[in-house]
Amino acid sequence: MFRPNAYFFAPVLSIILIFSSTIFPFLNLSTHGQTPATPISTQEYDKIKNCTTDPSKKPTSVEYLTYFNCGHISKDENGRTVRQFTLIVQENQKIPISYEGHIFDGWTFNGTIPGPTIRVTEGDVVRIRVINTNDNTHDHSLHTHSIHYAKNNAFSTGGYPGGTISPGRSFTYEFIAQPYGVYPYHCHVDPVADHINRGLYGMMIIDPIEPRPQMTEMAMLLNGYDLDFDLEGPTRLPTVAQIQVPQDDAGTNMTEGHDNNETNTGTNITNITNMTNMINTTHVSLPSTEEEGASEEDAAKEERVNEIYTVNGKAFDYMMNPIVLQTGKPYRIYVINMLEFDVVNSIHVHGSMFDYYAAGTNQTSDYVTDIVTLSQGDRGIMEFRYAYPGIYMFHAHQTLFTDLGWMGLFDVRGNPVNAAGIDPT
Ligand SMILES: [Cu+2]
Repeated sequence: MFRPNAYFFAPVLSIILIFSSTIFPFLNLSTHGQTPATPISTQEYDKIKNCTTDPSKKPTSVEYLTYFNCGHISKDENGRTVRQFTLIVQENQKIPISYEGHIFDGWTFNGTIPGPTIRVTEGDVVRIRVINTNDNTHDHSLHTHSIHYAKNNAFSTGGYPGGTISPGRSFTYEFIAQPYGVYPYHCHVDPVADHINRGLYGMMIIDPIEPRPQMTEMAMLLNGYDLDFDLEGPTRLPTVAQIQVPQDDAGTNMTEGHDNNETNTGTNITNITNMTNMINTTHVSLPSTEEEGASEEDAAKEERVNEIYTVNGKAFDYMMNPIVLQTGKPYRIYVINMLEFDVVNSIHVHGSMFDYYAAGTNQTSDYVTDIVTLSQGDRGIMEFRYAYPGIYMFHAHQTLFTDLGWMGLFDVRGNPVNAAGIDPT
């Protein structure tokens, strides 16, 4: 008579275990959603983050959306990742801030307003060398929000060497990146409002050690410009002919839906017509480039105000260059408000709702909304996807700001999908 024993059960048990994940999928103990056994390498993570391969680049305001400067990487004696950045302060910079000839007499970090988006990972050693060039006439500094040593306070009355950097001098700020989130950085020399409004600010992202869910990411920094009454008066929105939408080889009609072809970079006459209607029904008055006759003395008596408002530096930039998105795809926007002289700013998107993570310091959404209001220096992370193709506006929900430049368009392409991202067809 056959009597099963250990010699019988061992191979049978092995066979059952080998096939169990196929027969009983619920037994399949994958690592999905758990901390991987091998932590992601710095290089792999930087690739996911879309770190630029050219950290010395001067991104245009359109390129700024996806320009992430992750610094020069090395390891210290403790094996920690060290990221080194150089920010060069230059005054007397002539910065184009509209498509109508408005030039801002700005001060810049590395030649752009806003300065480069600095991107690091929690726990990294961050070293930022700030050089105040010889031909400048003001002291400057670098204040990074987040946790750091007191010597990095970077304000002029603090008594620390990094509090003010004189022209011709440099100072290296060093800190351990913590906690993860999205932060502004800016000059903190008095008068701070002026040093900020001149353009000395930017975004710093500290990523969590465990990467966030992967999706296409963008940076949006909300700002404004006080033109010192030199350039006031009415002006106009970009004309349809000025809107630089990529050509559509397929000639597809967005309003009727079409195949979801990711390589399709085009648009069509329907889009242009939609934009025309949108523009024609919007009343806008950017300041004119003509001198209005107000003397500087008169201007100084007035309260300081911004004459142009933008996202990422240039008025109506994303009206002229709509941001192309795909239906059903998730997107993440890091947003910071660096406006001076106005107490609040806001961002509102048409046609979709977004998960909002205040300050980006938590991986659980704080709430779902289509508008978030931000005070000066406030920031967060938006995550969203579009269900339906078409042209959608995003803008400040203060009409004064929208009319003066803070307005853009998403050009959403692809087949309609429901809110859960499932194609209903
Ligand atoms: Cu400064």
